[in-house]
Amino acid sequence: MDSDELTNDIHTADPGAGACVKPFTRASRRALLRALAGWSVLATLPPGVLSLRAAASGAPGTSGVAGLNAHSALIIVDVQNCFVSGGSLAVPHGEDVVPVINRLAGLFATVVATQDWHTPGHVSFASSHPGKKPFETIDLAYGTQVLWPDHCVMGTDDAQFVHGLDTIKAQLVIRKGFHQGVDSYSAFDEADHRTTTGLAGYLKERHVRRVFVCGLATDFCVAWTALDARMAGFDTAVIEDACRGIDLNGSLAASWRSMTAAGVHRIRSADLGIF
Ligand code: VGL
Ligand code: ZN
Repeated sequence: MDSDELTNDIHTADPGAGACVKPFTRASRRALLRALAGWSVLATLPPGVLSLRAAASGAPGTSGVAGLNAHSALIIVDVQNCFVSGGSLAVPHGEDVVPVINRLAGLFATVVATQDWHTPGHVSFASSHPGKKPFETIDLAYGTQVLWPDHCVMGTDDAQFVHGLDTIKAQLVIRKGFHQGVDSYSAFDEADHRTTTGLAGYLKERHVRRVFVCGLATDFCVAWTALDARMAGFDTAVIEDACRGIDLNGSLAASWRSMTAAGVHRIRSADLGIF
């Protein structure tokens, strides 16, 4: 497969992904291809655990815990009251990720947590657009925007981390979506694809090369974070049992297709060999 084929595959692999698919610029495609090259020698092994198995078998610089070393980071996405039972945008069984993530957090040298952190009257709220209802879409300058119930308004209890989530291990909290007119599913780049949160720079300065993404919701903020992590050149795995999805019009399956096409590894916490 040459680079063009690979690029085309990425473009066409997921025609139904709608809001989850991000345009690949020439520069970002180059970065993605560079990152993919690192995995290609392992392409015949089962998906999901390629790097983990390689590391477990004693690759230099690994700790003995499969795939985890000083260059690994855990990114805990949006485990906030709004996304669990009783919250304003509850993800089915969202709270079930908490014990899994708490066990994971202790394993990583670098842990980052994110909070969806919207202004009152944020552009992503249906209530900001007269005549529109939650889960409809509108076209904005930066692309299609799903409209949500009011959620995660900055400073409210709804926007706090879920009680019981172990955030003590988190060295950095990234708040995102606080620009009134721009949404940000991703922990790296806002939806205008221009404004960054600074997370890629932070991780690179901390010499992180591999990120493990977990949290809420699989098909929105987790997926966009994982796709941007790939585009920024990180080896990327999503820990499926440490995530839950919203599944809006097939968005959960579509997001997995997008992530798989981009080289994101779909793993389970058991693949880390510690539970
Ligand atoms: C999210 C919808 C709106 C998420 C955030 O965290 O996945 N989803 N805002
Ligand atoms: Zn939001």
